Amino acid sequence: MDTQERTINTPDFTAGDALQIATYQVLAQDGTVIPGAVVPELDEAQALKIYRAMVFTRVLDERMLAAQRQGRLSFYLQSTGEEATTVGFAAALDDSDMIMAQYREQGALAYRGFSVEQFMNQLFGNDLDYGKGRQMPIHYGSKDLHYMTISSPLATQIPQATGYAYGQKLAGNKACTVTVFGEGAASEGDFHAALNMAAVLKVPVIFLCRNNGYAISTPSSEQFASDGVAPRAVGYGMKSIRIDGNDVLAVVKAMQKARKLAVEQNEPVLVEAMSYRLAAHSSSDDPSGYRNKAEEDKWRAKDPILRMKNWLLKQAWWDEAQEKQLYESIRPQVLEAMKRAQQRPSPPLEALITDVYDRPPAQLEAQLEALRSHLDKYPEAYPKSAGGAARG
Ligand SMILES: Cc1ncc(C[n+]2csc(CCOP(=O)(O)OP(=O)(O)O)c2C)c(N)n1
Repeated sequence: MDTQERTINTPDFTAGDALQIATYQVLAQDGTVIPGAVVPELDEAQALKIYRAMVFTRVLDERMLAAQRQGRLSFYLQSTGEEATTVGFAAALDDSDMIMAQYREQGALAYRGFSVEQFMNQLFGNDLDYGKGRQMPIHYGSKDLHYMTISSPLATQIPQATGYAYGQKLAGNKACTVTVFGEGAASEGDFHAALNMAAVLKVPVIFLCRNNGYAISTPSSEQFASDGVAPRAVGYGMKSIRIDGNDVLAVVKAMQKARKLAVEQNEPVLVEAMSYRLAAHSSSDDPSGYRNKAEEDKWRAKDPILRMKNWLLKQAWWDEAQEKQLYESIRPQVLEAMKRAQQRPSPPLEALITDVYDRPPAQLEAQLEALRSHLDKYPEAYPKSAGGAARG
């Protein structure tokens, strides 16, 4: 579309805040549906599948942070407070839709059926880890579950998603790609390149921004002057919606509609989910240096898991006995899987130099030999079982 031809004869500027986007919400915190709200169709089985994945993610995060504090694990990232977004978006997709996530979306993998063993094998980088121990913990990936392996450099997944979705369109697949990122990542150049390309080429991609208030220690008020991230899509000529990211029903409905636009009309869409990162940025961060308890408490009162539980109770699809049983079954599953993963051997040493070249070049072979002699010399410094921090 060319720029509009309408002309004016006075120099009127359009204000940066001319576009203020409202927030779509379905559920109040007590689990009641807001009168008149558009509710997604969700049957009992799917609603409970979503809820179980949300609870699983919360428990996994608690246990893994504790494991990091005990020195068993080198690093971990929690998604506490954002489970409605990270599970809800996956529930709106077809299993064959590609997910290109950032690093705080373990809920989507849990919903798709990544097992507790698979989580642990990656976290401990053992011989069963799909990444063969070459990545940091939390850099999951699963070809079977259409979940692209996480990259550490921020925002790289966003243009990759546009490219992947363009490929889906050219191949005539009735599928889309969803890329997830934080509002901090939306400040990277990659974000802008990805949106522009997607809008121009009309590709079936959904950009899901988790606006959780902070990029490590930088509050969103110091990241941008605009009304959040949602209006930027409009600037690129794309549809955009802002949703309450703690409201799982709003997430599911908005994502279902976005998927329809992407798959049926080849329209890229941006979804901005407003939420809050209740946990620290990562296991290496201490948020007490940059935010206060009152702010955290305000958001704790909007807990997305509690909101969904309240709704399930009102639906008579859930009760307190089932709740207790769910937590009691997940905790030992996580602990036992962790022990098993930790006891497994590390991946073979030569996996360090395979999978990139058809045949590893001579200098890599030489480095591998040097590493072998180093390990032969100091075997006590390198235990053979898996488990990042426990190594040294
Ligand atoms: C290119 C690049 N720059 C900086 C970093 C360091 N870094 C890792 S996470 C992060 C903040 C990300 O914030 P956001 O995208 O809002 O996600 P959130 O952690 O809030 O979920 C930064 C700056 C990085 N990994 N890559």
